[in-house]
Amino acid sequence: MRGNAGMQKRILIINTGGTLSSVKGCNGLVPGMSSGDMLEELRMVSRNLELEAEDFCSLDSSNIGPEDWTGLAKLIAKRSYDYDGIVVIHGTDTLAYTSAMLSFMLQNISIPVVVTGSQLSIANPVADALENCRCGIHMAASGYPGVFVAFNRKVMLGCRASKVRTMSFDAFESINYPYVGEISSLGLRVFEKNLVEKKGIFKPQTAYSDQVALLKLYPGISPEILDMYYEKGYRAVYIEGFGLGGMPFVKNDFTGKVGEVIDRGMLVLAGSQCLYEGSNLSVYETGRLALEKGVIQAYDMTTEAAMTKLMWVLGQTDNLREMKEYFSMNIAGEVNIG
Ligand code: ASN
Repeated sequence: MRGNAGMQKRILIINTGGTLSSVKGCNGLVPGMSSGDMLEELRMVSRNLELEAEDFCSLDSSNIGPEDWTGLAKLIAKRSYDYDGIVVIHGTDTLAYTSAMLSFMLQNISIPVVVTGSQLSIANPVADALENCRCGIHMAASGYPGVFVAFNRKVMLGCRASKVRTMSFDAFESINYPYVGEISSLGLRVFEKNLVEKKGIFKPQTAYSDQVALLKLYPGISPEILDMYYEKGYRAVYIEGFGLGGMPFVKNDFTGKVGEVIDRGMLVLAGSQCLYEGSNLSVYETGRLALEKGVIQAYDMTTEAAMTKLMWVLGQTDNLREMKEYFSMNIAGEVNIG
């Protein structure tokens, strides 16, 4: 544990909704409890920490969008000067998009920001809710700055988390990157070598663009889909190709169309639809031809990190060269280049 030794640490819980706060509605489970309703139970797992709570929204995370990321990032930035750590309670379904975007918007933040949620409501006596909050709250009190996800007694970088299971308590994994912490019989251990160094002074950067599309390739895909995106005004597309990132060019010249939209000014990011080990378009002809057309490689980024980085980068600049420069950089631990 780092910093503020001896003093009682102040932790803020920001609630956005999700299953953790859910109650039975007439149409199925809906977020219903406020952070105030949950505070007493949360205090049971936070021991000698000073806990305060605030509601940002109360939404199932399927209903959370980029405008919420901006609002949430601004709120966290503002509160970061008054608290030692912040825990964000969030629905699990899009949690990894939020944590990845917060990693970009809040890069260099000087306190821990830990996003968590659960697979069962805190009102359910057998839920994972308190265990996840316990991990989130104690990571938030650890003094290690950055944006993290805490789930099932594990802590991961916010830009490396992905929801990989729909029902089990081990719903999240850290993809292509080691865990940064875990709770075991040794207590909460943070693996310092896996943390990302602060690279400068904290200044929230909350601009984004939503003119970004995600395209998962499938055999037989029509290249015209790319024309459609271009004509609708999309400025960038993230293409999840096959295996190491391959794209078809023999029967349907999808790669040729990629080149056309790039020539017309679109940014095309290319990665793999495989979850593990990342893409490398320079191995096969199906990748190299795309590289020759000017696609940018996503390497080992998660879908969530690739999409939010694209949205974030397009919010920072209109200049194509600058956009490419952002993609040649590892900003928050999201990518291992090359
Ligand atoms: N549907 C919920 C949500 O993402 C799922 C959960 O939180 N476990 O808001």
